[in-house]
Amino acid sequence: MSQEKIITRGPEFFPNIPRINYEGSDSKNPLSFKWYNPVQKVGGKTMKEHLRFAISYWHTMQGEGRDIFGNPTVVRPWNTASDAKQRAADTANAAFEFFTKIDAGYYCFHDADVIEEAGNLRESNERIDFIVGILEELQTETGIKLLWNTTNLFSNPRFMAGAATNPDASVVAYAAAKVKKMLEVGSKLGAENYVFWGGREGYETLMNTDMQRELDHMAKFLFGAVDYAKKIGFDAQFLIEPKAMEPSKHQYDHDAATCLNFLREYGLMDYFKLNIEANHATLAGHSFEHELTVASNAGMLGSVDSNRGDVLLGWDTDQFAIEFYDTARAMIVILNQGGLGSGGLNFDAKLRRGSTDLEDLFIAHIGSMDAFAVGLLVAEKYLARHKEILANRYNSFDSGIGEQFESDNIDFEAFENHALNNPEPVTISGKQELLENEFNGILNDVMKAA
Ligand SMILES: [Mn+2]
Repeated sequence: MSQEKIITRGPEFFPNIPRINYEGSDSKNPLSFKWYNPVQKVGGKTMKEHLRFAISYWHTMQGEGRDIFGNPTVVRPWNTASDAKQRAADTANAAFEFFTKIDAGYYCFHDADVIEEAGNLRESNERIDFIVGILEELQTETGIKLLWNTTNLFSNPRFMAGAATNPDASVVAYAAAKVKKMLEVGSKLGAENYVFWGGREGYETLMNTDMQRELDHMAKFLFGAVDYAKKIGFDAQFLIEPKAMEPSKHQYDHDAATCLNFLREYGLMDYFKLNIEANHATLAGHSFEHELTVASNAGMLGSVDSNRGDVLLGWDTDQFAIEFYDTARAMIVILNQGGLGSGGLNFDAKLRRGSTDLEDLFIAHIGSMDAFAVGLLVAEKYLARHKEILANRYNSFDSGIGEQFESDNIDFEAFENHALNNPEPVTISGKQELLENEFNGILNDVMKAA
């Protein structure tokens, strides 16, 4: 099909769904926000400014209900044209209709989400230029911005043994060429961040893997991306997204602490922050809150892929985050560092395979946006108490021997002298259950007030 015949604007794809509005917690309308009120001020900023919600193109627009045992369960009306460019244009129109109706300020995509790869790099790049022109127009018309873009370096068989860490140098070159293109796209679309998720950067077995050489390659690759972004004036925040496993047995970006060690070892700390995903935290055997805290403590929490896993399944189920407790604990870390800066909360979450109605896409996002609104309200109320709890628990380090220890004015002989000449330490309760009950009380207050 020639480009002239492609319809770049079409009919509505969600004609029966209105723009979603805040109606309050008493509303019985499933297509309304119960707690997320975009204009409500929370500690000086609106909810919309705090939460910076982004819609993920891959799950929301391209999710088909496929799983490892089963074929797609849904066919989306924007995904039916036989021509790849027409399909991409339809999907872009549906996407921006969805983003507008759900009232999200941002979206995120991989190159392969917005248009299908062609048979060779030159033609793939030409296709990307086509769809980026449409995305640029839609961004201008709607005011919706690109939170981040990224490059799919894991689906195509050429990347089966990794991208930057592939044992074949020609694949590394191909991966770099694709990242180069997407840095240009990010620059053109004003992306506020650019994400590196090492989809298949890892290994299946050390019998065929030179781990040190692969890690060295990954660092060189990232420096190459930093240099090229600088060259073209693309000043987005670069983000690395930790993931412990899946699809590889071991992923090099295992968890936040592993990523920080890698970035420090290779001198990349100044150029990257972390994009923390809830379900990737659980794959690493950590809580979401733990990973956020590790990143934040290092000044490296840049953005969040908000979702949840299933403790009984154990793989990356990418469900919508709806547990108030989890969203509240996450928002405490985010508020405590003064927000996410150029980052946001990206819904890296998909419908369950059996949720086949078009409106389910809206209902799922509404539930999670509401859950983060509740989390924000709880965090805003609880943060001062949280700081007070920590300050009290560690106050023996504010004076005397504790203060000397923190300011490096003490040695082991002086410690021994203190221990010998003072009463035996007494146990001091951590009051965990009391704090848990208090936290539930604040959650209850927030729910009652809404
Ligand atoms: Mn995931």
